[in-house]
Amino acid sequence: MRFIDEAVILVRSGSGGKGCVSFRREKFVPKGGPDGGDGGRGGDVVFQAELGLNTLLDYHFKRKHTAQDGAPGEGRRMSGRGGLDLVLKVPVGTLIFDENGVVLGDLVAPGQQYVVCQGGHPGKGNQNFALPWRQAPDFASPPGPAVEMTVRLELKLLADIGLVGLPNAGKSTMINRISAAKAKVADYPFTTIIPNLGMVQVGDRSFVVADMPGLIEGAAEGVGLGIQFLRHCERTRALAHLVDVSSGLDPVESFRVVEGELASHGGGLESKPVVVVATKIDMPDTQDATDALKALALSRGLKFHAVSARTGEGIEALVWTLAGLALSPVDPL
Ligand SMILES: Nc1nc2c(ncn2[C@@H]2O[C@H](COP(=O)(O)OP(=O)(O)OP(=O)(O)O)[C@@H](O)[C@H]2O)c(=O)[nH]1
Ligand SMILES: [Mg+2]
Repeated sequence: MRFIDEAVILVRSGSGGKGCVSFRREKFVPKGGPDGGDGGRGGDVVFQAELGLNTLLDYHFKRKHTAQDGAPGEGRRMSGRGGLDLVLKVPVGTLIFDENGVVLGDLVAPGQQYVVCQGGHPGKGNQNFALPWRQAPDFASPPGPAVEMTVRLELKLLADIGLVGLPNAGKSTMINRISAAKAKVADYPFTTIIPNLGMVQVGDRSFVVADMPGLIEGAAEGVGLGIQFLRHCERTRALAHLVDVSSGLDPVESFRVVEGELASHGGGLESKPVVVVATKIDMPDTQDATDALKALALSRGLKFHAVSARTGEGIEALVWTLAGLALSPVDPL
């Protein structure tokens, strides 16, 4: 399955309704004046950020989205009904680009809206055009046309901390432990294919953690799940880099592989603060690997924690470190 956090779609607003050309006809009123009503306004196409959505998958299945046209005006000064706006729901953190790659909108808050195409203005009925010297106007003004455009949506989830590491490092187990997330956990690689978000509570404050799919060597060239999902980490404040010290692999080498892939992705990931986390320390014979990883972290000036998401050992201290990074007053965005 492909990781989907980008979609190209065609959106079209509604055209304005035509204005009506009509003259009043009533008993005993031989020459009624113009009474053609206005058309209705065309519907807008609006993007709206929604909590609870975390993928743009739906937009891969349905690519064309059209708002309703305005209805034409009618005689007796009756206006046409306005076209309904089309509200397209997208996850919080969705960026909207035009065909040339220019950012049109960045929906960072739940409920935030961006009107991407305005509906056409209504045509005015001939009732509007009567003048003393033109009492029987036989025309209506033309309605505004529908606007059609191609937009690219890109999702960059908004999280404070990104959990990164090799497949099976224990990232999803970690997010489940420290938040109410219910990420799928399994003892095979690439269990996580779409990032999971979790809200971590510390005292009366909270921050958001994103559990990322696993990275492997060559991810930057598309191996495994590739690294396109790493764009979600671009807006985090810091990364927690999880290394399984029970796997038998050299932890320092494991760390370097993932670090290399992060650097290949770029986008500022290479310079984010990193917390190095040795995971699964409840397993036997993990001391040497833990020490080696710790030595590496300290030699780089990086914070280090050794934890078990299974027993909870070390988790509280890690959460405080993450909170310190996530809730620091300096905004890196
Ligand atoms: N003993 C022990 N096992 C753990 C711990 N954390 C995770 N595991 C196990 O390690 C395996 C992988 O855990 P996941 O949380 O799915 O790992 P992940 O990093 O999210 O993996 P991907 O999504 O595939 O990248 C599962 O079998 C977990 O039960 C831990 O602290 N101790
Ligand atoms: Mg996972």
